[in-house]
Amino acid sequence: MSDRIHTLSGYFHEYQKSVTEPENFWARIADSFHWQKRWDKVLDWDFEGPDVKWFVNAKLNITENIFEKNLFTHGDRTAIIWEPNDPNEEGRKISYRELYEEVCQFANVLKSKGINKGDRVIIYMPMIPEAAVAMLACARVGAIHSVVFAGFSASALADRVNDCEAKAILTADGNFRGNKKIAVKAIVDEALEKSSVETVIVCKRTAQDVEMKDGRDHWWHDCIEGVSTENKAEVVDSEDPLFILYTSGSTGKPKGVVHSTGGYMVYTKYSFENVFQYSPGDIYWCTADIGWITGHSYIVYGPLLAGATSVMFEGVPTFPDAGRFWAVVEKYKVNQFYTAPTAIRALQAHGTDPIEPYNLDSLKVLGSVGEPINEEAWRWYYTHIGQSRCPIVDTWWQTETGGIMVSPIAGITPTKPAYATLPLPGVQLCIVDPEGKELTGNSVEGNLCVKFPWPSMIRTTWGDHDRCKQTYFSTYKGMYFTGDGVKRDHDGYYRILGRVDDVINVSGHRLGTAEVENAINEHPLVIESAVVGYPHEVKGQGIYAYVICDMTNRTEENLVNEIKDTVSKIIGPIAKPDKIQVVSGLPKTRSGKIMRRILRKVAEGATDSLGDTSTLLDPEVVKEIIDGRK
Ligand code: 6R9
Repeated sequence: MSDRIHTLSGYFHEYQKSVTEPENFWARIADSFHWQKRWDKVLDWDFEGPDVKWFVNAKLNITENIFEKNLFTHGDRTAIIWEPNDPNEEGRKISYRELYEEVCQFANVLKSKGINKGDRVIIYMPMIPEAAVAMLACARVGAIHSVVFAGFSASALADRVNDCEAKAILTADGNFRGNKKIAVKAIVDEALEKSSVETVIVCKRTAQDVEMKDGRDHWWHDCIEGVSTENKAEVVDSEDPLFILYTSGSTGKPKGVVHSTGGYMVYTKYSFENVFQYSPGDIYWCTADIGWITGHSYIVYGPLLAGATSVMFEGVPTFPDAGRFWAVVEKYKVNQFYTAPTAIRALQAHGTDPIEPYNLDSLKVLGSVGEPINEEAWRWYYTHIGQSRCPIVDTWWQTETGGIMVSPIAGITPTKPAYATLPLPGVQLCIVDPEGKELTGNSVEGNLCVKFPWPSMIRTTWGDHDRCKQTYFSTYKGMYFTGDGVKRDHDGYYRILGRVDDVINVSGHRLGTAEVENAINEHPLVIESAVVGYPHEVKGQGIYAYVICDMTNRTEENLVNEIKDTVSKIIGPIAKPDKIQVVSGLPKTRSGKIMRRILRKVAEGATDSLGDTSTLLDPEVVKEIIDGRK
């Protein structure tokens, strides 16, 4: 555990080394992994391309670093504790050895279906252990997984299947969420009307009726029957893609963020152990879904590489009641608990009664991720869940960064409510003004960039390298642009202020305003729409849509509901607008650009501070919009 930071001065020392000698720093960390062949060079990079390579020409398999490397020392240790949706159903504890065997067995299944190195496999599954097995089995055979959140619609799923030209889909019959049973396979069937794959493997979870297409669809349990639990890992290059994860940006369709193998492995383990100060034997629980990057890096890869015991929860925070999280913490004596501000705020609204019955003494560290945590939620979390003794690690990072970038080191970095505090070793931040000039020193505010590569950074966007360049490496020359605004205070602490682009963050889920507009515009009576975010008490941001539509033969209520259904169908329920205002026009400049600033102000209710409206084509429209505000 020589890579562990133990003191604040130790942190500053490591940080300094990571900046002055980055290659030596990361070579030292990477040395503790199992490589089939060592690297020729630690780092090759050029942000113009962008072209970034970590551990150049090294060969490995990430699953050997989870399993083979460790089975002698902790084969019997629990890798995954699975807590089902229904507290009365029995969960599962899976040891490292058992998980290894399940992964090897399923890797053999994949191979028998013709899935090999470099092939893309979509995973569209509920939060069941087989989802983790699916990811790791792909990694075992060198296939590139792309997990799609099981709440996404058939059309969103089809887009992703098509974009990455997937060969197979791994899925389940259905999904238990609270008191609902959701059809999953039926959505896959619908998606496959608009796309095609050779193989669908279906894991039985809810035992609901599903249609199985001959030759294409197979039951998971039939596939593994009698299959060997021994499998030789495929050797991949350090820069071979490990996975694609689709995420929303400010324009167009979601893009497939590509992560490569070696750097991602090194960084997720390193950041996991340090940020959470995980010690062997601790029980760690991250409540995210594996459909998001947090689930990839901090339920599956980081914790399992570190030999941790990782809790995987199928359910929702409020089922059967608002005490569920705390019941699970007590049940497994969870030591590190990692969740999102939206969940904290939702539970905060239920008061402290649901917490009372439970013993939370096992907790040592609390984590937050996904969106800025407001001070009130931070304090509630600290006081009522952490009993004013557990440090909160407010971890800022992104799908594109692969791992945590700015965060306190638990118990070591002094915290400050709503501040993600300081960058992890290896992370060289830079704050720039709109012209790209670096703002040095403290007490500055601007756009957050990173000026030097870190091992788990995005390598490309699937099938469209130029999009990666345009989106992240072109706004400010020679730097990766995060899309977030940030403040560095007088202590040098970072506070993330939220997105400065047209991305909205609804309950920690990223959505592009353009993406939601495109979905709204699919409704045949919609002529034009504009979507903005507005502050929402629980979700962080809500979705406010202004629509111009043909109202003939329709009541506004009907139309609004139909539009919500359209968005649900095209993207998924998470993208359903909270408010829809039917308008006769949108505020546009003379050159035809929608003035979103004004729409944001109206949605926020800040109608007396609209700012400069002199470039508006038709000021009357603004008056109408204000009067009709929802
Ligand atoms: C890991 C994840 C990324 C965006 C990011 C930022 C926001 C995430 C945050 C945070 C403030 C934090 N964000 N963590 N904002 N404080 N601790 O959430 O990835 O889904 O790609 O979202 O989320 O705006 O740019 P992703």
